[in-house]
Amino acid sequence: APHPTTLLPYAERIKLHSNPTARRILEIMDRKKTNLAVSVDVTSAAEALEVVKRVGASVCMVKTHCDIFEDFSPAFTEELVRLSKELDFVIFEDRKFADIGNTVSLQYSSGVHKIASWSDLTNAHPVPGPGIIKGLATVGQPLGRGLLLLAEMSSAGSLAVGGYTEQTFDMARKAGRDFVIGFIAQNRVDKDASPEKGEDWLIMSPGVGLAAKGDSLGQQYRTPREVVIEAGADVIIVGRGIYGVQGGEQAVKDEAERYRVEGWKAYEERLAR
Ligand code: 5IU
Repeated sequence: APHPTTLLPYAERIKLHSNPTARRILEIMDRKKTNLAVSVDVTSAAEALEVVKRVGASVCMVKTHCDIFEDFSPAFTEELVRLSKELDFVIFEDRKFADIGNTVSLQYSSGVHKIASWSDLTNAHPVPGPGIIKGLATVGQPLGRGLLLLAEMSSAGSLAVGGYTEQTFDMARKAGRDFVIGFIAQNRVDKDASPEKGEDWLIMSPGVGLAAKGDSLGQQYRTPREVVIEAGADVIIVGRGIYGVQGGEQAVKDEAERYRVEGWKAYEERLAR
């Protein structure tokens, strides 16, 4: 039987969340009819902003790796935040924090990147234990930010499987949903969560592509249909399949729209089961 959460429209899940970022994501998804997140993994911040302008209308979320940019600056994040308001999307810095609570609180708030000041959403490996959530929450929760735990990965040979994945869900449950709003995962890892009891988690899946099956470094791709209908994920995350498409500016815009339509069709089909 399908997971009960996957039978609920995004709009009906808003009221099941207290975290402002979780609510905003679901509101945007419903308003713009999109479950697409674009991962902008280019090495120039200027180029990243160009991609964001082209795909912004089609996405609920833009995902960054801020340590990839050669020309990272506060002006870049200011402009990204401005675009996130103008084009109506959430910013997700895919930082994958993985240290003790005290260290991650500093990595999140400080340094060159000051991630908490501009990123609505970030993520963390559960490997250090629940102190990592506490450390990040001290910084992010007062700002209304959200956190995803990495329960599974798309890459071949990942160690985040089985009992590790189950314990990740248990850790999130124990932490509560004021700050942790969901998971990066390949499946519906929130096994016995019941929306009828008011429990709702967002599942976001990278490793999505319509053309390639993978890359030479272990990445594995599934189609939007496989991810949204079969695996039951809520958000599809696409990188090279969109920003890497040949044919210039219009091609990137068109490809984002193509993935938005594919992802939304799959979502409508899953509701109709
Ligand atoms: N990403 C993955 N798989 C994962 C996790 C993160 O691909 O399990 I966690 C990131 C890496 C990259 C993006 O930033 O998602 C996927 O990019 P491509 O669509 O270009 O493969």
